[in-house]
Amino acid sequence: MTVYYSEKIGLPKTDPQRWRLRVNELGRQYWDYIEKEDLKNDPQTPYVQYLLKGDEFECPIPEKPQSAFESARNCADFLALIQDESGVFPCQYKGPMFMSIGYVVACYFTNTPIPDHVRTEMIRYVVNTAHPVDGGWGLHEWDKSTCFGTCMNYVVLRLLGLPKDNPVCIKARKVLHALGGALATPYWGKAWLSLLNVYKWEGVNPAPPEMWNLPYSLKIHPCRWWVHTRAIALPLSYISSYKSQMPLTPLLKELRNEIFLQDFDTIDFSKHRNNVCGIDLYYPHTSLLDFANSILVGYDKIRPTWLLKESNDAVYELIKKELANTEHLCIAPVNAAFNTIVAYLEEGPESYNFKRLQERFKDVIFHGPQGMTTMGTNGTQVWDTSFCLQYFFMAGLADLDEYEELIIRDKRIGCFPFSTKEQGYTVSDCTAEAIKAILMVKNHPKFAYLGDYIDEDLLKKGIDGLLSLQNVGSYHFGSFSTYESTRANPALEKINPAEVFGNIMVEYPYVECTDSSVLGLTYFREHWDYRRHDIDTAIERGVKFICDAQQEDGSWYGCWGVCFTYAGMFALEALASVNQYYETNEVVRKGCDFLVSKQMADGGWSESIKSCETHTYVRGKRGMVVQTSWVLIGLILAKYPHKEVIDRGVQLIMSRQKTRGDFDFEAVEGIFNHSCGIEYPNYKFLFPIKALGLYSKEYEQ
Ligand code: LAN
Repeated sequence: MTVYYSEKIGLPKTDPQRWRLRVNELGRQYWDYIEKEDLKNDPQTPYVQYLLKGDEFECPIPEKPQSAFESARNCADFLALIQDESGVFPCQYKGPMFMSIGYVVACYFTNTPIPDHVRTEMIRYVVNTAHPVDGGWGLHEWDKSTCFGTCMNYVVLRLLGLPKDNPVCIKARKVLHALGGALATPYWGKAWLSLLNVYKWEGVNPAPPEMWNLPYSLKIHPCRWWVHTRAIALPLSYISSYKSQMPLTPLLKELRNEIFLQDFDTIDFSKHRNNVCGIDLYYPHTSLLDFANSILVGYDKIRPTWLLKESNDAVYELIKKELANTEHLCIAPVNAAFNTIVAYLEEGPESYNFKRLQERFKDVIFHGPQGMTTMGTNGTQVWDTSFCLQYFFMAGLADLDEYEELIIRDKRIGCFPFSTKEQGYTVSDCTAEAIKAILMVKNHPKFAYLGDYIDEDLLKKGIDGLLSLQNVGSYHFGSFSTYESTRANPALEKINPAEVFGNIMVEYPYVECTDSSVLGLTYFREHWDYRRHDIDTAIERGVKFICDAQQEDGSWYGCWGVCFTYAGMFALEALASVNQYYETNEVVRKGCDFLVSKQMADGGWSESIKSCETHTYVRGKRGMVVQTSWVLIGLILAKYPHKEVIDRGVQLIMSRQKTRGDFDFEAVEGIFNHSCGIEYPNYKFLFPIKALGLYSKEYEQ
């Protein structure tokens, strides 16, 4: 069993046997820490045992695989073993290191007690993800130490109760001071600190609430921004314009003395609005943004109180809509934490909205071997389940009787967000992949008895929705974005205030989202006649976009997975779905040749997260299972003619498979906003199953 840093330095740990993961029929997940007396009556699920025991999780050991098919089957058996009763494949969707600050500040601000077992495990997680050399934190788990990461996680530890003279804090403080102290923390960090009353709002750039009342016809209206950016800007405009802060406590007074390089009372905060540590900067302010901010600062001083109140009332109305739309989950944990504070200020601690938000915290904090953390979303339910269904069919596993149970346990038919129906935000590729998965089940003779269970009208509505998401206006014709089509000019990026993220102001075209959408539509078209003409046109436009998005060297840049290998797989699969293969199509040929040129000496592929940041292919050290699977899937579907290349990749995957059938975590698989890594723990099961299964169908049968 791995001994984590927190154990080495003697920090407390909870009893792993007492943790239970509850999952309801809508895929909602949350953790319980049960009493010792209940251990026997309430056994731990295999998933939780696997998660917390790692290699010591005991399970049947299958026979050593002799073919790619048997290897895929062993992995599928393992995955089936850890599937939850409800049908989902839970996982700790972790990586970003700026989520827990929201949870902890929202709790502290609103006097919401954090249970001891959660507190202990959250401290462990932060301590165990500290940089092994300097002891700071970055934007995500695998990053260098940054001012934002270090400052936020230092404050998290202190608010959770770790004393300032604990060696972890002493080390982290040193890093924070070397990076310029809290004055150099980026925009969001400054906002959290101001809420805590350990920084002043004069030192935070304004986000005037009036902007929400401008006419929508204005091309820069916030409602045209990317949905995550506007969802965070909304509560930020409320708290920053009201300059909301909590009363000073003894602990906060101590913090004021710890996070700056000079005496708190001597700081002129207004001079630090644009002070950002160089190491953190991914997207520096433009002079346009700085100019706009300086005018807004002046405006903030003269704005009449009645206008402020009226604008913030309107902001709160919009926030209430977000709460109603998402059953109080909000689109992601960052805006959920800000919204909780706003609801508390606006309606009070006893209000329905505040109480439900508070209750929903449970959905996003997730336990794991390193400790507990706040996830990127409330889970990966729909996305991973869609992949699982599809890949079992593609790998030829769905025909085996033993997997029937696993396939019909998916109960969330008709909903196509990333995580759960309750969270409810439609995503283009999640819709497409889910429709495809459901249709695969529906079309298979073995599952004919599910006919009535699958509501055809609902699927058609899904197709309507998907078609409506395609960009067919003046921006990126033919492409698909994430949650909506592009609503404003990408030049809006010039007022991106986030400093640490790129490409967040509007919806951009994404080659992966376009690929998945084309895949969903082509699959649907093979079986149904519904809206035939519209679907044909949409596919044609999508394919054209994909071909045009290819770079000179034959690669596609991936925005949601690491990186060129991820996008390459999706693009080649989409092109194969419209019968474009290596021998017949120049784009496919270039795409394959690019990937093949990156094969490592060990037969695998390995791409570093640095590829995403630098937009150039950066090799890792040794071939990795997930990326090798991505490339193989692309090559096999593109009918790449040189089998030896593919064989070597398959051998690499099989050589890494553990006797139980599973694979170890090797490196972070996901990314967002070009700079923040995020784990997809189920990918190490799903993509090898697909790659090995496709290989077996192509070459072993
Ligand atoms: C996700 C997770 C899933 C991801 C895919 C479906 C893989 C992608 O193909 C489309 C975009 C989507 C839905 C996506 C968008 C951005 C998310 C929600 C995340 C990467 C998970 C966390 C992230 C969110 C923005 C985090 C909040 C932080 C901000 C910087 C606003």
